[in-house]
Amino acid sequence: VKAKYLKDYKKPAYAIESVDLLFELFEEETFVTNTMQIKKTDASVNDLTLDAVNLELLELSLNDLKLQESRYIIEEEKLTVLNVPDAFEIKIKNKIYPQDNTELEGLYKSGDIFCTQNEPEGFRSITPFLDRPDIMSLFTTTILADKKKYPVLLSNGNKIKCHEDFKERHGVTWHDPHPKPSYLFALVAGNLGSISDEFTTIQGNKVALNIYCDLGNEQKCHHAMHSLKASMKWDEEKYGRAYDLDIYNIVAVDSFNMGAMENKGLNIFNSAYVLADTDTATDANFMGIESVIAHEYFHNWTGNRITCRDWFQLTLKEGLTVFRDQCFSADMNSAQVQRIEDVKALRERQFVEDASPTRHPIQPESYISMNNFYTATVYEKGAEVIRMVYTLLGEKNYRQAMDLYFETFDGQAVTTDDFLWAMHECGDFDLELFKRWYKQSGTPRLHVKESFENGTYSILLTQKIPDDVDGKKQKPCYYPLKMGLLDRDGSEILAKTLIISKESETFVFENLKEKPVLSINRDFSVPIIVEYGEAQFAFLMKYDTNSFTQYEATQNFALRTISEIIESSAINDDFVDAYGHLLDLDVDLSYKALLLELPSVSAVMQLQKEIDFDAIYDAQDKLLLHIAQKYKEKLLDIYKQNHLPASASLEAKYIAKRAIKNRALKILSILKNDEVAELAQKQYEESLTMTDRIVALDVLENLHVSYAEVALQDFYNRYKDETLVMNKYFAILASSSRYDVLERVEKLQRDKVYDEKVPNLVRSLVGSFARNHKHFHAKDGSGYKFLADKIIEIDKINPQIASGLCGAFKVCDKMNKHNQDLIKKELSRVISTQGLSKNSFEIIDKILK
Ligand code: HT7
Ligand code: ZN
Repeated sequence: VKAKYLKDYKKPAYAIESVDLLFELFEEETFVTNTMQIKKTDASVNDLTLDAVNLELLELSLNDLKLQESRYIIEEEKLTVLNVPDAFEIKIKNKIYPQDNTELEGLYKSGDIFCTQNEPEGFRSITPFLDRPDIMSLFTTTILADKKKYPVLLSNGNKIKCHEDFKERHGVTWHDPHPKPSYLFALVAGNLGSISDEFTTIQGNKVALNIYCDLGNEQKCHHAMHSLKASMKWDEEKYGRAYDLDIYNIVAVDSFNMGAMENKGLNIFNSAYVLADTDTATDANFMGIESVIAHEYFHNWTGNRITCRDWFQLTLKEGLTVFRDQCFSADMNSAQVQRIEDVKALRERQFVEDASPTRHPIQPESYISMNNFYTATVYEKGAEVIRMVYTLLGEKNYRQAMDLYFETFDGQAVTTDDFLWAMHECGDFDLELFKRWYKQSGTPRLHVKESFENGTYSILLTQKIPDDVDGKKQKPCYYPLKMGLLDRDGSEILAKTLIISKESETFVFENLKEKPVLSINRDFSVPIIVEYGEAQFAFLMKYDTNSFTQYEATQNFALRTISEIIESSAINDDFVDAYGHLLDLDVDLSYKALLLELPSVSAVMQLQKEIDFDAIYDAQDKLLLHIAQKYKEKLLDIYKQNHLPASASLEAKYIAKRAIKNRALKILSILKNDEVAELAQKQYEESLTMTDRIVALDVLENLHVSYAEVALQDFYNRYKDETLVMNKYFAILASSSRYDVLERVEKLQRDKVYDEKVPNLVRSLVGSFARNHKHFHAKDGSGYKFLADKIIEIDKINPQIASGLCGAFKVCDKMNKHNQDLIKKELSRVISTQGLSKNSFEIIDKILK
C-alpha cells in the first residue's frame, strides 16, 4: 500500500481541453466512449499516462487511427499511451458494469437509478482520464438508454439535444460550458418523479430548478426546494455570487456513501437530505436538509468555479463551504442555537478524532486512501479556521477579501495558500503564524490564570500544544480570542477580542473596583480547550451576556460535577441549584432545551485519562436522577405547557416548543415511573410529528416497559416501506440500554427491510451499535468481535463504509488494558484479512501503531 505526499505535487504535463462522452446504458453492461482533445503543457514528456481502474478496453485511437497494442500499456490502475504528439485527439471505448458496483464510486446503480459519485477518484473507474482536480475540461455528454426504464437522462450543464430516432431507446446530450475537474462530472438515468420551480438571479437570468426522486416521493421534496431558493438568494446577498447555468438539478438516491455531492448543475443527494414531511422527518432532519442543500449549492462558487489544486487542499473548499452553510443556517434560524449545535458536533466528532491516532492537520501531508480524509477535521475544524479568519478581518474586510479571492482565482484549481493570500491582502494578521492551523494536528489547550491586585486584573494565558501524531513537537497558535468581563452584579464591564500569538502572555485590565468575572472564548471564537483556574461557572450560568459562554459554563459545571461523582459519589448541590435556575429562565425555548442538556458520554470521556464507560453512565444517571427528582414538578410543568395545543407546524416557535418539551420528557424518563411511561405512551399515540413520535419511542424503549414492544411493532408496521424512517427504527434499537441489544442487532440484520448494501441502513444499525459505548465496549469482547466481523464483511462490499466503521476503535489507546487487548486482537484479525481494502487498512494500521 503506497502513500501519496503533498510534497510530491507536480504540475500536470497535459491539458485536456474538452471531453466528449457517450454512455450506452444496458442492464448487463455499459459502454463508455470518451473522446478527448489533449495538449502537452510540458514539451519534454513523451507518454501520456491516464488513471484507469479495472479497465476493460474495447477501442483506442489517436487522431482517428486505431492504436496497435505496442503503442500502449495497461497496468494496474493506469493506461499509458506511448509517444504522443503535442496536440491530439484520443478516443477510448471501454466497458463497465454499474449494476455490480457496490462500492458506490464511479457509475453505479441505486435501486433502478443509474447515478455517479466521482469525488475524489471515481471517474477513473468510468473511463481513463487524468483524474486529478487541476485538470479542468469542457464536458459534453450523451446518454443513450431504454426509453421506458430510463425516461429521465441527466448530466452536467445544459441540455443541448434529444435523440428520439430509435425504437425502444432514446438519448440526450448535455453540454457544460464551464471547465471543470472530472470529480464534478455526473450522470443520472432513471424513471424519476420530480418537482420544478424557478429562480431569477440578481442579474435577471431565469434558472429552472428541478428536484428528482423516486416516483411517489415528490411531495416530500418541497422543503428541499424552498431551501435551495433560500440558499441562492443568500449567496447573492452575502457573497454577491449568482448562479451561472440555466438549470439546477438535484437527484435523491437511496444508496449513497455520504450526504450529497455538488456535481456542477447536477447535485446528487442521499435521499435522507432531500425527502421530508412532518410524518416521516424530525425537526432536526428538516434543518439538516436545509443545511446540506445550501452546502452543495454554495460549492458552486467555493469548490466548482474555484476548485482544489490537489486533494491535500480539500479543506480549501470544504472548510470554507461548511463555514458558509453554518452562517446561512444561523441566518435562517436561531443564530445562538446554531452556534451551539455546531460546536457540539465539532467536539463530539472532531475533538475525539484530534485526540486519536488518526489525527491529522486540516491540510494533511499524506494519505493512502483519499476517501479516509473526508473527516470532521478537514470539514468542521476547517470551518472553524475560516471562522477565525472572519473574526480577525471583520465582516467588511472579509467580504472584500472573498471578492478578491473570487476575482483572482475564478476558473482555477488553487491552494489554501492562495486563499490565505487573498484574506491577508484585506486584513491585518500574522499570515505565517496563522498557517500553523493548516499544518498542525491536535486540539490546542489554553490555561488561564487570573490575579487581582489594587484594581488591576490580569490573566496569564498559556498555550499547551499537543505533539503531532508522530511525537513531533508543535508550535503555539495564532488566534482571535473573544472575551468579556462582568462585574459582581452580572453587568458587562468590557467585551474584547484578544489576539493570541505567543506561548504565554499576560493581559492586563486596569481601574477595576473589584475582581471581575471572566467570560472567555465567547462564541467559541477559537477551536481549543480552555483550562480554567477558578472559573465562576454558576455565576456565568446566571449572568453571562454571551449565549455561547452561558451554555459553556453550564456544560463545564456539569462536567466537573459528573467527574466529582465518578471520584467520590458526591453530588455538588451548587450545580443542582444553578441548574434549577436555568429551568426558570425566560429565554428562547430551543436555546433553553440546549442549556438543559447534560454533557454527552463522549464529552465526559474526553476528560478521562483512562476511559471508564460504566462509571460515566452511572455518574450521568445519578446526576440526572437527582435533578429529575428535585425538579420533577417544574419539569412536568414545562412538559405540559409546551405539549398542547398539538401542532405539526414547522414555525420556529413550534419547533422550540417540541425541543423543550421533549428535553423535559427525556430528563423525567430517568424516574422510570408509571407517570412518565404514560406521558410517553400518550405522546407516541397522539403525535402529529415524527419529532414527537421518535422521542416517545426512544423513551419507551429505554424505560423497558412492556408497551415499548407494542409501540415498536406499531412503528414498524406504519413505516416499514419508508426506508428513511426505518433508519430511525434501527438506530433506536441499536442504541438501546437493554441488556440484550447485541442479540437484537444481530437479529435485525435479517429483517427484510435491512440491506447491507445500503450505507444509511448500515450506519443506522451497525454504526449506532458501535456508538452504544456500554454494549460495544462490553468486557467479554462481544461488541468488538461483532464489529470486526462486520468490517470484514462490509469491506468486500463497500470499503468506504467499512473504514468508517473502523473509527469506533479510535479510542483504543485510552481504554483499560483488558479492553485494549481485546480491540487489538480483533483489529489484528481484520488487518490480516486477505484482500482488505486500503481504506480499512489505513485506519486500522494507525490505530494499531
Ligand atoms: N464534496 C463531497 C465529498 C464526497 C462525497 C460525497 C458523496 C459520496 C462520496 C463522497 N466522497 C467525497 C461532499 C460535500 O462535501 O459536499
Ligand atoms: Zn462539501
